[in-house]
Amino acid sequence: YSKSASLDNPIKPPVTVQYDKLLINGQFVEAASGKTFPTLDPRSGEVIAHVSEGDLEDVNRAVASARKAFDEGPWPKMTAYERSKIMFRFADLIEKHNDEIAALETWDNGKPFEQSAKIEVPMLARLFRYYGGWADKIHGLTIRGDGPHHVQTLHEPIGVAGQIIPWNFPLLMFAWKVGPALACGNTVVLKTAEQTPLSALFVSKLLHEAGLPDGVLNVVSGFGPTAGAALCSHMDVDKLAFTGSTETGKLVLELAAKSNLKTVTLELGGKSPFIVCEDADVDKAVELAHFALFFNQGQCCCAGSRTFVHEKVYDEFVEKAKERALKRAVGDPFKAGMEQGPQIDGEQFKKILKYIKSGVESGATLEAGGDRFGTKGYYIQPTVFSNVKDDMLIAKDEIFGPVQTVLKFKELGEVIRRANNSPFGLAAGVFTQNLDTANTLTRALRAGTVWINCFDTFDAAIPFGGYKMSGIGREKGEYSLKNYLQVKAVVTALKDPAW
Ligand code: TXE
Repeated sequence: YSKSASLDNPIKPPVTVQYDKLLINGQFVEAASGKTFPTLDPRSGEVIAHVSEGDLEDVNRAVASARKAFDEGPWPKMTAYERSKIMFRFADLIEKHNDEIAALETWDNGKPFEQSAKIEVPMLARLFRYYGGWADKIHGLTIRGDGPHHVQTLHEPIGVAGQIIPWNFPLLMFAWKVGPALACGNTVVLKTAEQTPLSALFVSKLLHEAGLPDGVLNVVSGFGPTAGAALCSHMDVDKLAFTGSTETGKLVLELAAKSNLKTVTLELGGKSPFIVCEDADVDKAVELAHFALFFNQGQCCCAGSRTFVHEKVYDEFVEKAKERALKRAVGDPFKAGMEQGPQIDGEQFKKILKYIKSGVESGATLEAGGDRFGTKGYYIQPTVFSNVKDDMLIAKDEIFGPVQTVLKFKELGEVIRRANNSPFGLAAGVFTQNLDTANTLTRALRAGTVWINCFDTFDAAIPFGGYKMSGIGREKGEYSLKNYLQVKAVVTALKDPAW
């Protein structure tokens, strides 16, 4: 880990916190209770800012404002072209403020600044252009009925969307949720994750600068069991979109069912296989598998967290995977060239270390890492386990950290069975040059995305979502519009049936 900087004196972020209140009806306001909560710098655990803490009463205010903006307009009543122009202007403003937004994101989340500035903020702009492009291309069908009727379908916005997002990609989750909702003419109440409230407040202000009418997007910072649950149970929320743990996803669905049966889309946890076949170029496979797991400090729902390697290349793979992990540049995310910053918070930090301990205790071979990195903040050493068996906890649970588990396989049928033997089904990676192997795996793997010789390709137009307990519905791409539209059939009797 020679490339790491001293972590004792975190680099001062080149940005200040401007927005720390709730955003309701176009205004930044204090929480009704007057309460605030601290958001912490994961590099040190120190307080960045005290942010207004929304709960039931604030959610009620936010929903009322979204309701009014939906029922009375102007949002759903504006022309789709007007709506798309606001979204495009927003994308321009994101680009203008690229580095400021990126710095805020890195400060609050701990991800490398280069990743925020070169990947995530540009993706935020890209996603809003993508969805802005859809706004005026949403339309229904005309249908020939059996009887003397003219039939058409109207694709209408659902209403008020409640959206709950996690902390691992705060800006991208903002875009995946808010983008399609607005494009389809819905209004929104967004609850950000308590670990990362800052970037959403900043960009929401820009969205208003771009011309978004008051009340169309409301942002409530706060905690899950209070603000989050209030949104899920609200009788005036028409639709919920949630990204987070499978456990909380079940709760969200339950609260929706117990209140007004609002429709729900869920994007939940995973334990995605990454399969390295016998014909693999081992160096390339190691690099891609490393990226698939370690990207974003391992905090990806689709992380390739079960690395299955064919026995013919297994030993070479393990040796090289270990070398690669030992070379990973861990350090202050504001320092140039860093590949890995700290984990999001103390809770995740402890959870990951617990899993590492469990890996050792269950008999897996610790090839690299295995402990915290440095003595300050929530950094963890890039960790690699070999000789991992399917029934070990580290091979079954979502660790959500920089811990690679390498498993050996002999035959294709065997690896298909083992890869599918999980309650999750979010994504899968396949590394092979053999077309037949790729085709067989693609069809056999029960996962919402299969990446062949690539991983984490997240273009705006590519749908994403889970099989099994990894979720319900798809985000991004044309498929995501369905989540925010409902279909009205309009049947008109014809006076002269002959025509
Ligand atoms: O998730 P939660 P946490 C996984 C990952 C991680 C674990 C726990 O394995 O280690 O989940 O993380 C809100 N009603 N993922 O505790 O609780 C909460 O405030 C309504 C995978 O952070 O699911 C936050 O905004 N909302 C994942 C959001 O849910 C509630 C990303 C996510 O928090 C709520 C994050 C409630 N009762 C974690 N309780 C992915 N799929 O990418 C909490 N929330």
